[in-house]
Amino acid sequence: MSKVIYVLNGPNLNLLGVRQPEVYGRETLADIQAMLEQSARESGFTIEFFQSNHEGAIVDKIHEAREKAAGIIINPAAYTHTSVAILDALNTFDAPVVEVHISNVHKRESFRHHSYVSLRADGVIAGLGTRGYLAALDYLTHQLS
Ligand code: CA2
Repeated sequence: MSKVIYVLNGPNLNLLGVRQPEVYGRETLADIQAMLEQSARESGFTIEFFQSNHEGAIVDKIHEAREKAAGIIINPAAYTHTSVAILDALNTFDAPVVEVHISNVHKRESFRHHSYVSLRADGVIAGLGTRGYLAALDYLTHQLS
């Protein structure tokens, strides 16, 4: 079985640590990648880390994951609340999916309370900051070992 976990990040997350630290913290996406790579290594897994500001590019990466990934961690960012295309792509993926949000979307504007991706996700983590990605990885490595 594949030992690769795909970590997919949606639009504007490339600005993590650069803008709005009061909402999203001071860590950058590169910091998150390094933290996940180390943790995955300790569990005998590897990470394929990806960010895009384009919906179709995320759909293409999920299609790639169909052949290569043992599980997916996804923070679809704003596409969480709008993207049937990402939901449809995830519905073609046959292994575990964990949805992560850095902020607690349920404490925020009502348009952030609905997630298309949650209709597919096996688990949803919100509001734990960037530690949420680590919690998702811990869940997946235990499920898949
Ligand atoms: O809390 C999360 O992780 C979100 O997925 C982040 C999205 C937001 O649209 C979701 O409702 C919740 C926004 C990501 C934008 O990231 C930025 C990072 C730094 C500065 C500005 C935006």
